[in-house]
Amino acid sequence: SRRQASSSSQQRLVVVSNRVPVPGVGASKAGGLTVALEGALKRSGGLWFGWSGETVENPTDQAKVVQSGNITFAVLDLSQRDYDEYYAGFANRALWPVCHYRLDLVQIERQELNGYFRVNRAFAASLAPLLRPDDVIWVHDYHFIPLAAELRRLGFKNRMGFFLHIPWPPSDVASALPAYQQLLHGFGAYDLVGFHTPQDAENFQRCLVRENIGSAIGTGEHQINDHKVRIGAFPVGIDTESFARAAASAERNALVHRTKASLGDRDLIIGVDRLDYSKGLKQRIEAFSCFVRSNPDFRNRVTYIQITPKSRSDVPEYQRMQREIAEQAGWTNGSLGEVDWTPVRYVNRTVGHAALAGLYRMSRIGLVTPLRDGMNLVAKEFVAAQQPDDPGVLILSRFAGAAHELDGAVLVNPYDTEACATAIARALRMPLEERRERWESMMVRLRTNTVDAWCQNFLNSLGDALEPQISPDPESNRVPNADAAPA
Ligand code: ADQ
Repeated sequence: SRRQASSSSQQRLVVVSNRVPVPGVGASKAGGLTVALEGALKRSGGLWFGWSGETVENPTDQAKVVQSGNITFAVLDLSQRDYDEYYAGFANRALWPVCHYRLDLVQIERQELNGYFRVNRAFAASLAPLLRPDDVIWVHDYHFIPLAAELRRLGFKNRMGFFLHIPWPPSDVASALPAYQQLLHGFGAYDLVGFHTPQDAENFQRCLVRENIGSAIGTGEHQINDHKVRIGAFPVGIDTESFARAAASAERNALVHRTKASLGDRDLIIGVDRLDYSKGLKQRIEAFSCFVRSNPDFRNRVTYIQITPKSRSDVPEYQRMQREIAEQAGWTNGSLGEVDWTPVRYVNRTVGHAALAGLYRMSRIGLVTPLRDGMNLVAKEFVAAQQPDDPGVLILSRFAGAAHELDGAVLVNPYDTEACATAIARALRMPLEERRERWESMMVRLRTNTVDAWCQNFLNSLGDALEPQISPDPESNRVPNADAAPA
C-alpha cells in the first residue's frame, strides 16, 4: 500500500505547533498539551518546529535551532506584520470565532487572510531544509492548516497528520470562512486529520462532501484526487496519575493553604479558564448570581473563585470582553455581597500546576461551562484532582468536547441560566454516594484515555511505527461512548 508500514524506529517524529516550549526561553507556561507532546518526542526523539513567540524587526527565514536531549527545537521569529495578520488577525479573528460558532465576532480582512497563507508558506520553506525523507510530520492546530499543502508543493511525500484542537462546525457555519475551499483543500493534503469528537470529524467530512471535494470512501475516509485522507476522532487526555498525585500532595502548597484559611467554612466553587469568549464566563457569573438569589440559605456559605488569566489582549474582541467580565464580577459582588462576604473572587492570574491541582481538590464544584470548546482540559484536571472518598462535582457544558466522555458530570446548557443555577444547588446538595459513583465512572475513562494514549492512537493511526513495542489495538482507536450524544 502507499503508506508502507515501516516497523523500524528510524522514522523521526516532527511536531509543528505555533508555540514551541524551547528550554530556557521565556517563562515556562507549558500547558497540558505541550507537556504531552514533549513526552511523545522525548520517547522517540525528534524535531519540534514553530514560532519562537517573538516578533522582531527583520526576521530571518532560517530557524533558530536548540538541541535539548534527543529533541531538536527549531523556531522562527515573526515580523510585527506577520504576527498581526497571521496570528492576531486571521487565526484569532476569523478561524477561532468561526470554529467556535461565533459568526457575530468574525472579522474578515483580505490582508490578514493573505498573511495567514504567506506565513504558512514561509514556515514550510524554513522547515523544508530540516526535513528527512522518513520523517513523520504531525501538525497542530488552526494556525497551520495549509502547512502540508505547502510542503507537498515543495515536493515532500512524507506522512503528514494534522490535529485540530478546537471544534469544527457544521458546513453552514464553517462556510463563513473566507477562502473556505482553499482551506478545505489544505486539510486534504494530510494523510490523517484528527478532531476531539466524532461530531467534529463528521462535521468536517460533510463539509468536504458538500463542497464536492473528493469523495467519501466511507465514514472517516476520503479520496481526494489520488490521495487518501483519513478523518477521525482522537479525544485528548491528561496525565491523570501525575495530576492526581500533584493534587494529593498540594496541601503543603502555600497558596492552597492560604486560600483554604481564607474561606473559613464556606464551600468553594471553582472556575479556571483563559479569558476567552468561548468559555462562557458571562453566562457563568450570571448563573452563579441567579443561584445565590434563588437559594438564600446558601448566602455567605459559598465562595466562587474564578481564575482567569488574560489572553490575546491585542485582539479587540478580547479587550471588550475583558472589560465586560470584570464589570460583571464587580456588579455581582456589589449587589449580592456582604461586608463580610465576597461571593465572586475574580482574578486575572496564572496559577502554578500544583496549586491549581490543590484548589480543584478542595472545591465542592468545578464549573466548566464553555459555550463551545474543542475538549476542555480543565474539566479533566478537576476530576483527576478529587479526593476519592469525598469527591466534588463537575458541572460541565454539553458543548465542551469533554461532555462526550465525562458522562458522570452534571451536564448543562450554559445558555440556560436558571438550569445552571439549579445544577449548582443540586451539586452542593448531592449525597456522597452519588458523587462517588459519578466520579468513579469518569475516572475509569480518564485512567485509560490519557494524554500518552492520545499521542499513541494518533501516531498509530497515522500508520507509523515510531514505537513498535506498542501493539496497535483496534479498540483503542474507538472513541469511547462515540454513539452517546451528550445529554
Ligand atoms: P484551551 O482553550 O486553552 O485549549 P483547556 O483545554 O481548558 O483550554 O486548557 C487550558 C490549560 O491551561 C489547562 O491545562 C489549564 O489547567 C491551564 N490553565 C487555565 N487557566 C489557568 C490558570 N489561571 N493558571 C494556570 N493554568 C491555567 C485548547 C482548546 C481546548 C482543548 C485544548 C487541548 O480550546 O478545547 O482542550 O486546546 O487540545
